[in-house]
Amino acid sequence: MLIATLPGDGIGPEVTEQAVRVLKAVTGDLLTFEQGLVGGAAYKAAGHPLPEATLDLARRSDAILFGAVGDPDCDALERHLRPEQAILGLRKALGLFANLRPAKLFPELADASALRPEVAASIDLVIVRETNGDVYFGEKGHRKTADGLREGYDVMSYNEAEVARIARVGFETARARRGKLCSIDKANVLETSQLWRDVVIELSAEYPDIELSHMYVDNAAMQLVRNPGQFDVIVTGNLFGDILSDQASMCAGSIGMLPSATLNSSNQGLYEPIHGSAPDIAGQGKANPLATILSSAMMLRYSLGKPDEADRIEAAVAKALAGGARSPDLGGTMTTAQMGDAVLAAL
Ligand code: GGG
Repeated sequence: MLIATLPGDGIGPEVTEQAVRVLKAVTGDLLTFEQGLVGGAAYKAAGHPLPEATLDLARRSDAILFGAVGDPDCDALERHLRPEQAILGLRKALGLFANLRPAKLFPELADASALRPEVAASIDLVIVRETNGDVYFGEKGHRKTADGLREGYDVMSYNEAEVARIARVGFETARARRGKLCSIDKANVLETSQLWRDVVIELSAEYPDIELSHMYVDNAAMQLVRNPGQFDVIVTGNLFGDILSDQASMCAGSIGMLPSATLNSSNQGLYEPIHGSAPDIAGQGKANPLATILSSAMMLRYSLGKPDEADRIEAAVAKALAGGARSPDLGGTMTTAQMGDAVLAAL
C-alpha cells in the first residue's frame, strides 16, 4: 500500500518523521512511503504550494500522511500561492469532505488541560468538520466601496447536498459511539446555518436512535469549556469546526495531542495533526509528535483496514505518557525524537 508523505513546513517534517518510524515498526514492509512537496516548501522549490506532482502522488496513494503548512516567509504572497492553499486544494481535489477530530483526555495529562481536572476528565468527543465548503471555498475578493474604502469579502455558502453528506457522517459516527449528535450552527443570524439546521433535522428521521441537539456556535464555545462531557459527536461547518477543534485541543491537554482524519466517499484519507507549522519552534526538536503518531493510527483504522495495528499505536502512546514521556507543550523536556523513541519502546 502506498502512503504519500507530505511533511510540509515548520515542524511538519519533524513530527511526520516520527509517525513514519512508528508506522514502519507496526506494519513491517506492508507500506511503501513516497514523499512529496507541499506548502511553503513546495512554493520555494517548485513555485506552487501544491505542485501537480504532489497532487498526482496524492491521487495514486492509499492514504496521505500530512504534516503542516504555513511559513512566515510566504506571508506577502498572493492568496492562491500561500502555503495554506495546499491543504485546501488537496481536500477539494480529492473530495476529502469529512474531517474527524477526536478530542479525548489521556488521564495522565489532566494537569496539562486548560480546564479544572474534574472537568477535563470528562472530555471524550469527536468533532466532524465539513472541509469542502463554507467561506473557505466561496467567492472571495476585494474591492472599493462607493466611498472609496477598501473592502474584502468571502462568501459563505452551503447547498443541501453538502450539508446532508456531512450530517450523515455525523449521525453514523454518533451511532458507533454513545449515540448523541450535536449540530453546531449560527441559525439565529446566518442563512447558511438555517439551511444547515433544516437539513440536519430532515435527515434525523433516518436516525431515530440518535439523540440530536442543536447549539449556536458561540454557546458551543462556552459549553466546551464549561462542560465538555456533555458532547459525544459534534457536526459543524468548515469555519466553526476549525475554531472549535483548536479550542477542544486545549481542553484535552495540548494542541500537540489532537490527530485528525479527512475522508472522502471512498474512505481514502488525509491524516494530519490539527496543529499548524509552529515556525517559532521549527527545527529545534521541541514539537510534540503524538498528534501525528495518533493520526497514523487513524490512517490504519479508516483507510488501511488495520484496526488492531491502530489499537497498538494508541495503546503505546498511552503507555509512553503513563511512563512519563512529556514534550515541552506537556510540561516536559523531551525532544521530538525522544517522544518517538518512547512510543516505539512502548509498542
Ligand atoms: N496540520 C494542519 C495544518 O497544517 N494547518 C494549517 C492550516 O492552514 N489549516 C487550515 C485548515 O485546517 O483549514
